[in-house]
Amino acid sequence: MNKSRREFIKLSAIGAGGLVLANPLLNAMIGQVNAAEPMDASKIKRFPTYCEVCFWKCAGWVYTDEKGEIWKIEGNEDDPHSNGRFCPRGTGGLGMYNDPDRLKTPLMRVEENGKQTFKEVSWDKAFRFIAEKMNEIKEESGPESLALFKHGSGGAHFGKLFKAFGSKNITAPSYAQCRGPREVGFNTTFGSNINSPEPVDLENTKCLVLIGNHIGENMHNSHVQEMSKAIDRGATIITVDPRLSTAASKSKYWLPIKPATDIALLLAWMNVIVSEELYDKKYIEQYAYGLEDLQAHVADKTPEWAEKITSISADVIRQTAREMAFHAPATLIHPGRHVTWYGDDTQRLRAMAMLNALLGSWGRKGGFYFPEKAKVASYPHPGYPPVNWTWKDHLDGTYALAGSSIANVFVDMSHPNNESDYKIKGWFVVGTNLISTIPDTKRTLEAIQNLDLLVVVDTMPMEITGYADIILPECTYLERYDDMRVSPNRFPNVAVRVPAVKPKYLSKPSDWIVRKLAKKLKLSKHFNYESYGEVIDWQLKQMGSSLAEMKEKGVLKMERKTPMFIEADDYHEFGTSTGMIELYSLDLEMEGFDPIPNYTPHPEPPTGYYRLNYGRAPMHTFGRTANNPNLNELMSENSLWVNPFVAADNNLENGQEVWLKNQDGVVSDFPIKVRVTERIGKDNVYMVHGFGRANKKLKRSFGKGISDSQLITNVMVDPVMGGTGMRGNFVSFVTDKPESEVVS
Ligand SMILES: Nc1nc2c(c(=O)[nH]1)N[C@H]1C(S)=C(S)[C@@H](COP(=O)(O)OP(=O)(O)OC[C@H]3O[C@@H](n4cnc5c(=O)[nH]c(N)nc54)[C@H](O)[C@@H]3O)O[C@H]1N2
Ligand SMILES: Nc1nc2c(c(=O)[nH]1)N[C@H]1C(S)=C(S)[C@@H](COP(=O)(O)OP(=O)(O)OC[C@H]3O[C@@H](n4cnc5c(=O)[nH]c(N)nc54)[C@H](O)[C@@H]3O)O[C@H]1N2
Ligand code: SF4
Ligand SMILES: [Mo]
Repeated sequence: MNKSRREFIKLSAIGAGGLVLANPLLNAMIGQVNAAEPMDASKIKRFPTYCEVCFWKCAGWVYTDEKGEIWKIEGNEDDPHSNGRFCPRGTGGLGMYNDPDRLKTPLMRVEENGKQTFKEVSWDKAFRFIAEKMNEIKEESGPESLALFKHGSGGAHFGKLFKAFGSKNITAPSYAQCRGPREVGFNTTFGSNINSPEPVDLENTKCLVLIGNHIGENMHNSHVQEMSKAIDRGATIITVDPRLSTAASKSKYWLPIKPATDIALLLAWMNVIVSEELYDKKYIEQYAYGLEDLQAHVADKTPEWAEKITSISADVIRQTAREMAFHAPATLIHPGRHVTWYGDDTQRLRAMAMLNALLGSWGRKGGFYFPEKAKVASYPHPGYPPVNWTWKDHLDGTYALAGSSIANVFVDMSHPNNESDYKIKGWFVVGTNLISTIPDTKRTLEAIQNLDLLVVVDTMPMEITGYADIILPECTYLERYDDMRVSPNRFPNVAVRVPAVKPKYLSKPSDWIVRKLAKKLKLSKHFNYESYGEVIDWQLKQMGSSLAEMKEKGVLKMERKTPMFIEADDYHEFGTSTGMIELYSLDLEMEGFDPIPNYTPHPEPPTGYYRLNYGRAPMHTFGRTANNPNLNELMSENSLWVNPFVAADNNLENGQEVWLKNQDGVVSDFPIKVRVTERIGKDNVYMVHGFGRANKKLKRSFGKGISDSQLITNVMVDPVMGGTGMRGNFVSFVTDKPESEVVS
């Protein structure tokens, strides 16, 4: 195939239409499956699962009716992620299964009459094609030249295939586009990562500080439940956000900060706590390294200094600092999750970690607990072959503190401009829509055009599938086994997922896809089982349980082995180089970065432009749910939050449609409706991420609202760990329909 001509194809499959079920009755059923009670209650069955609509992975039950069709999904009472309740997205997960726009068969890019299109092919043909291409790449430049981008459960199966094939170039956007800076910021301070779920003791906190963390819109189930209980208990909530988020509206203090200035606020808070000697003296003396350096560093970072930068009054800065200290150590500066904002993110997260340290909240009730994770044995398989190089060789020491692979670096390694010896030639993309996930789409597309192979494994026709050479339809989580959920928590636990129904159409689970492809690659010895249920059963038996038992329970809880908190007068060794909490970071210093964070100003929007701000809506997860019949009904497009003064300055009315143009001249493909509201400041506009879908095959969501990703062309890379800061983009309003047509 001529790779310079990898055009976006809108999945208008040609040929054997017989493979696709086109039953109008099925279409008419959409959204009604959940409606009625089953006629014969004695025939109801339930199957354990954990939800895949987001990465909180709540465990629950899928109920089927007398016809064996899914009736409803509910939370599992014994699950610490859900406490028996699902969020609206989890309940609506059924829509993922029912969506008539789902991918139905393997599809291969072909050229017909001079035009590229996708043709339905059998699984066998798809595997033959992929195996041949993989072997070609392996012969030409080694197996390491194949990279896996993954997000979600299916990716784990492909990870094993990659390792068996000889590549450890495996990455996920949930690090360098999401939580990476927080892991490095906290690790360089406490010697521990945060991970998921965050080990925050919301159950006992007396003061919760949210810095651009919008729990309530960010719908992480158990934490939303715990935060609402904290509000009912009268805990103090301090929210720092340029927007009156749902959390801000429930807070005692809302600090409508000027965007990109949080580090100044954090330094001023530390100034108050240190200069007024409000810090936890015993804890700091026992565990912390570098207090004197910090004292000297923040001495001139007064609330008056910060007021000028952040636009938060010095009085409020002092008052909130004192309130935090009053409740300490049950004061929790929440680490947030999507923290790739301005490129100095690791340093902002360091400042947040250090503030927690001063308040003594790490390892303390009402602050952070020490989580424990179940140990699950690996299913026996032969050893993996050694690899000659990984992404780390390409970086040659840059981003040395990154604790995981950096998805955008994989794009660099695949780009035609990559002059290093380490080149990536083929991608598997499993459960991640890279076009709207990694910023600077143009660059991602240039990398894609330079590939010899692009395999996309997805459930839906998304933007990324349009660029694939071959698309493999995975069945939804309701139709498959997957690895057990093994997340660290207050107590170790595992949750299982078993299929409640058979895969629809010709879709298949990842474990099946991997096993069949492994056979073509002569790697079957690594996948020595007939069904993934066998693997889980074997693993559970090593833990004294079984799949049969777990089909009844869904979640298995185990005893803790170590204390959940630092006990009074305990000796505690931290995982840093000094073994102490590092207020002064030796690791950062050694890598040539500020050992104590500094505030540096960021560019301001030019006249007529506003900073592009984005976030979550409770009923959607990124772009993955925009087309979901149940959730689309709850919210079918995003809107643009605009301050009344900004609206007046630009002659905008509530409900008016506008296009947006960014600082680099990129104009949005689609329009968005203006929502004039005082809940946002004058220097930024806000939208929910995940809309403005550009694949026409998404019948419900195509062209509804705007994609923030399209307008994020200025990427501020974090020099410490390579994360992609995305909030340094500015937009202006375009009120007349732009000339350009949607190209993708
Ligand atoms: N502009 C912008 N970019 C962002 C963000 C943002 O807010 N704005 N957020 C960032 C963050 S925090 C994160 S974590 C990442 C998330 O990035 P992604 O995980 O890439 O998010 P989605 O866009 O939802 O893409 C998920 C893809 O998986 C597919 N999918 C869903 N279920 C399954 C399944 O069971 N199997 C398979 N094989 N595929 C499935 C969906 O159809 C979709 O194509 O994006 C980051 N990028
Ligand atoms: N419903 C739902 N819930 C989700 C997800 C989802 O897609 N849907 N995705 C999940 C994932 S993977 C992640 S990572 C999390 C992300 O959720 P969060 O970790 O909460 O992170 P963000 O999306 O960055 O937070 C957005 C908030 O930051 C504010 N903000 C913008 N700029 C600034 C600034 O300069 N300073 C301050 N202080 N605030 C600022 C915005 O106004 C907005 O309220 O959500 C998770 N939960
Ligand atoms: S928080 Fe909601 S969408 Fe996420 S896993 Fe739990 S139920 Fe599913
Ligand atoms: Mo994320």
